[in-house]
Amino acid sequence: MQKYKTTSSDDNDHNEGDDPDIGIVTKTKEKLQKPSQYRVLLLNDDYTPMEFVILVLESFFKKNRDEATKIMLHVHHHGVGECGIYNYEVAETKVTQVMDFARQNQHPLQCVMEKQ
Ligand code: TYC
Repeated sequence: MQKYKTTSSDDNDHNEGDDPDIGIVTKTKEKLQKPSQYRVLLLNDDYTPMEFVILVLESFFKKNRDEATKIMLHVHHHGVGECGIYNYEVAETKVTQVMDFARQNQHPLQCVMEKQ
């Protein structure tokens, strides 16, 4: 086994011989984790106007009118529907923007995020 001079401290430096600077070089494989993805969901209620939900989907989720109408009607009929999938920071920002906008306009619309 070849010995190498090393200065790093994370090489399991079990020294051999007298020279404290000579150790065995070991490679540590670091697995890179993909950032988790989060679904942003709209919940149905009986009071928020359909037109307001369409406006939310156009304004905050970049949907065109047809896509927005389809998602809004899905939520209206099934109780919950997906607006988009984002990393944690973006998903949290969207939820906050929608909840603030709904509250400013005195609608009970609820927007939540869930880890995929
Ligand atoms: N159910 C509402 C109504 O009949 C419309 C609505 C759709 C509300 C989707 C919220 O996320 C929602 N006016």
